[in-house]
Amino acid sequence: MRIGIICYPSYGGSGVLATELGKRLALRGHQVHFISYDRPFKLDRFHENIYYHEVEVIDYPLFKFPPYMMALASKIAEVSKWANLDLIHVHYAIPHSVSAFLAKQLVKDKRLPILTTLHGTDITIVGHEPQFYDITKFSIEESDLVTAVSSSLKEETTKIFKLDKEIRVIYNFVNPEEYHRLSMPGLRERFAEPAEKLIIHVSNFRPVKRLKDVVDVFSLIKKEIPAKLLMVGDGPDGSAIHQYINSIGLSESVWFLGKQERVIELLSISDLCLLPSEKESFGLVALEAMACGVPVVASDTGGLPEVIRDGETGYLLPVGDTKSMAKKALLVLQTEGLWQEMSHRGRLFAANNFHIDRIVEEYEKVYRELLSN
Ligand code: GMT
Repeated sequence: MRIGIICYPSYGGSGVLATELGKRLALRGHQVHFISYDRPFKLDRFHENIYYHEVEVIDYPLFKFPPYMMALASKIAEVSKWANLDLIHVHYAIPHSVSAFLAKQLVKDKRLPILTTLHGTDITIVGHEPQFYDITKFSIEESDLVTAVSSSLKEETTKIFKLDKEIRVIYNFVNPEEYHRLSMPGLRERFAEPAEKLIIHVSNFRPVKRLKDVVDVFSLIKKEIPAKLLMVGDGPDGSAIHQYINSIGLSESVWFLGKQERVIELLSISDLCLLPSEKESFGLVALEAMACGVPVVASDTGGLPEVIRDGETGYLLPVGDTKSMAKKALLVLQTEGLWQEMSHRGRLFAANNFHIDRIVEEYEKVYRELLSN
């Protein structure tokens, strides 16, 4: 098949997922055309069967805001004709599914089915802002097929937009051949003493991630056992959390590592992953942590209960309940044999339920269905 993939190129779960999906589809013999405003950061070298088309947005003094949605629509239409694409797979509804809808109108003489994959914040935060509500609902309804990355997101989308349209669930995935616990001689020692536990948090440092809770849980853990915290990522709450850490005297115990391309290495030296988000449609980092044998303590919200097995591969606690999160973290870190069990179960659970090959086959099935309609 010849597949157009529209995604955000930057760091973030939806862009990573879309890029890894495209790479795997290309390996399976499909021709994949990425269309975005920048080269997806995981497309770092030449790949057979993969093309990248950059969306150029013209700069003109009259335009306070560059017309990206139109530029993307034109590019999708152009590439669809030029490469004779069979279908368009849009990741993240806003504004991608609207641009894909416009592109479809532009190439009226050609069949161009659109699959929209909803990732979470396109619906839960952005999609129901009053000014985006109608257009997001419209673009979902006009897509030929819609998938969501968890049942929780499917239900929430159906409810928020009062949809009759069926939404399918196709979970996010991990590649266990890539994501597994690596031996990283010397790396752990750079961040922690042998007796210290290493806790990790990875995110885009947005308010939804509740960074203060990450630090509060860590602070409670540290009162009981020697530990260090790795903060991986960056974003709008970065400065505030730095200040908070300084104000409670923890700056010597926290490492800020910024955005990292290879979190596998950092996960491989970590003992526990904290994800106390307000909301999380899936929580890709929790899956990646489990694949690397790291138990996860997270909020019992959104799609996280579909990814983490409470009491088996980690623990789920109410949003904001930092005391209980710390208690469970200490339990897994201090109980003889429990960490090993959870780590092992996490790796198995990730590989058995979210294996890249299995999920990519599900997408291929949906593509075939779109082409046969
Ligand atoms: O808002 C974000 O955190 C970014 C967003 C994205 O596009 O990467 O994350 C969402 O999509 C990921 C991939 O499907 C999910 O793993 C995240 O849970 C989801 N974020 C939220 O729901 C907050």
